[in-house]
Amino acid sequence: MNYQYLKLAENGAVCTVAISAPQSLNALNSTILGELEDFVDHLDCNKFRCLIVTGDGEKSFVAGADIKEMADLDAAQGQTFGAKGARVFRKIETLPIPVIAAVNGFALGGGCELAMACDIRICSSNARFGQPEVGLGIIPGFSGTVRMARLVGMGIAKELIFSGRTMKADEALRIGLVNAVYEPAELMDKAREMAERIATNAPIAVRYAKQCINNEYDMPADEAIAYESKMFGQCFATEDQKNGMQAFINKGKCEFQGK
Ligand code: CO8
Repeated sequence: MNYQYLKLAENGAVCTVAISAPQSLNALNSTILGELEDFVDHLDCNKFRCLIVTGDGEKSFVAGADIKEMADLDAAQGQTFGAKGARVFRKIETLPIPVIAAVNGFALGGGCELAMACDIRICSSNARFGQPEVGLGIIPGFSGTVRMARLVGMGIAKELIFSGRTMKADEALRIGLVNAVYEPAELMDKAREMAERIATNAPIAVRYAKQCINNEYDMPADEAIAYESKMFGQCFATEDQKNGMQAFINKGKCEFQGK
């Protein structure tokens, strides 16, 4: 896969995609969104067990959707552009494998929304988060009003989105928007370490766990509990479960095959 705006790297079972548009601090135009969608559509989730999403360079993860491209849109075109980003981000959120956002620098507007579509967020100490859209006369359009409230609670989400203010890494950590903050030089090593740790576990079990957490969120409790029980049962139909438990009993270590 060759892309103009995406840099790909493979390390064993871990794939890294870096958005690279240095002239606009990695702002997302429709070409980049198209490339991201193509990348996600074709990602081999049997070969890779974890995906890392980051921004190229140290200054910016993604500085938002491309304001220059959006400036002259009418209502219908705005809706189409928003829906395209929302569709791509939903594909990222529902990828079978876990996705880690390694946020290096600005994650504003569509950049913060991209990070929130990932399963886990870690960031560098120079990261800056925010949804500045209302200062441009728009609202978050790539599902930020949906995911921000779910991640950090409605009160904090409303304050951040209504004010449009930018937040530093320590505050993002305090409100639970990110799981950890690292020095910029350490960030990618820490992201890979987390991804490799995830990749050593039984891949079908990890997939089922992601599916459960995502799908159960909107279910009534009884339905969610029944769903988990069903998926728990499905794990016992895998070789990984047999091999993993046998390895424990034999005091060994299991190399999971994803079968
Ligand atoms: N879009 C387009 N170009 C951008 C963007 C952006 N989001 N962000 C930065 N750039 C460009 C700048 O215009 C500049 O280009 P040039 O050199 O040609 O003037 C270059 O990147 C470097 O930027 P700065 O000189 O401004 O760099 P600074 O270090 O001074 O500032 C900031 C960095 C603070 C990140 C600043 O660039 C900034 O405020 N950027 C805009 C951030 C923003 O408002 N993002 C939200 C955009 S709206 C959005 O994401 C909505 C998502 C949903 C859309 C739904 C569509 C319907």
